[in-house]
Amino acid sequence: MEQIVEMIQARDPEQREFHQAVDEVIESVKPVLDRNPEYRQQAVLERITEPERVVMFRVPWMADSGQVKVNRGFRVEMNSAIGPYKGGLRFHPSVNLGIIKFLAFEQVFKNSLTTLAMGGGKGGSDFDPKGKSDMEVMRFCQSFMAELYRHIGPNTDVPAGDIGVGAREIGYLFGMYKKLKNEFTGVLTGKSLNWGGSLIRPEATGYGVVYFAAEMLATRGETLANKICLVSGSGNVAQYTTEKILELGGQVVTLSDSSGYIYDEEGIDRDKLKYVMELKNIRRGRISDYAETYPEAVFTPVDPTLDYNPLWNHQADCAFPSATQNEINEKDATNLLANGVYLVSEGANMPSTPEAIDQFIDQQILYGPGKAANAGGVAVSGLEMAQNSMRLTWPREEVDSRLKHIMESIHHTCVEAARSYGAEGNYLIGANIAGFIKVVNAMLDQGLV
Ligand code: NDP
Ligand code: 2IT
Repeated sequence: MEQIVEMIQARDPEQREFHQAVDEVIESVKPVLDRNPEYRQQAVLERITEPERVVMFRVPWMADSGQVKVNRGFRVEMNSAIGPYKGGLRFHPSVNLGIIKFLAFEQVFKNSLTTLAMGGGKGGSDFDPKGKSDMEVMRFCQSFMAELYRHIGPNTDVPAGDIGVGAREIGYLFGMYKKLKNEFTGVLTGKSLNWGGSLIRPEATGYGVVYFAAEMLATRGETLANKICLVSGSGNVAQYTTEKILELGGQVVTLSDSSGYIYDEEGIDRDKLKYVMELKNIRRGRISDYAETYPEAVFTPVDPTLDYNPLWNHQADCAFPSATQNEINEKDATNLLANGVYLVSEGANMPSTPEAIDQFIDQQILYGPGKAANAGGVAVSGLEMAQNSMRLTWPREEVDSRLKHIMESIHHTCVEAARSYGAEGNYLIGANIAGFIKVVNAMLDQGLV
């Protein structure tokens, strides 16, 4: 297995995030390979770590000034053993092939855990929507879809949102797909409500992360009531994580964006959350504005000279990282534990570094890895696909209740898989093993393809 890891690293030495995601899974599934010698014979690790297909393309678009710009587009179709490729699109200047591959790889296991029939994929671009006009974003999305449309479809590959891709972008992407294909189909999820979207999809990732946290707490006879919570990010996942924590009686004291974070000792209540949603989703402003509107809060700008994030250095019970990968490093994990945090439920994908995770596992806190804890988003995307196929829409209560059941089921699956491999209470091992076995067995059933 060390040889496989070395081979993957040697092949694409610059894809650090992909190696990180792969190393973690391979480490977790060692005992599964020991119990199933045919998996080695069938080279399942070599197969599952190699994308079925990678598409990279040029995305030319015109700025309002008339200047032509060129970005890079990606779609990694990682695995279709249990269903059509499914996963979001990320528009962020940091995007490169290694990042999209790590996200697509995580998505395979996450989608497997949801109980729904979805393979794994991910895509995006190094386009930065920040500071762009709506028309610039529209022209970019149209150009992006002018290539992507030939690779996707409702039974082939179904993209959705991720960082920098929300309802606005999905609308522009869908419009272009429909024009090019002359088809109105469920080819994207996260659509607006009156043209094929599902109720609860905007809320689903954040709500799911909190449902998963509640399940973990219940194993210790506890609830979220009166828990002090640190949340990072202030986008889709952070907003609805905050909303659900408040609903379950907890208190959220932090939010952030790429320029810094706010700490509100009095707690971010419903009115303040409404303000944040308006600030971020409509005005597309900065989180620093919060501290100007609510003087009881303190804004701390990002300090690039620090080797830790001060957001994770406040007294609290629970942490919900909801911004981006590797946002909790070794020192942050030490600070979290020293401040009393004993639950981490990951809204972001791979937000904790391997060194941070080691500490959470060593200290036996309730650690819910992203591929389990944040699977509610893609799960409701799966429900959106089901509704589109039937040309029906389910009421809010029905979708929310299905989401809740799916999160309970993922929790149960993780607990049982960890237990059957002698790693009781280790949700990371449970998620990796359960996600892996289902996909690998489907691959073997389907022969060498
Ligand atoms: P949004 O674009 O809505 O929000 C992202 C938030 O994270 C913003 O506050 C953004 O700040 C901040 N952020 C992004 N990149 C960085 C960075 N490099 N450094 C510091 N802050 C950063 O995205 P989502 O809320 O949808 O996604 C958040 C996380 O959740 C991602 O890891 C995503 O992969 C994951 N996720 C999302 C799902 C979904 O359904 N949307 C489902 C499952 C996981 P700024 O505005 O300044 O850039
Ligand atoms: O990381 C993720 O699971 C997402 N960005 C959501 C994917 C989806 O297809 O809804």
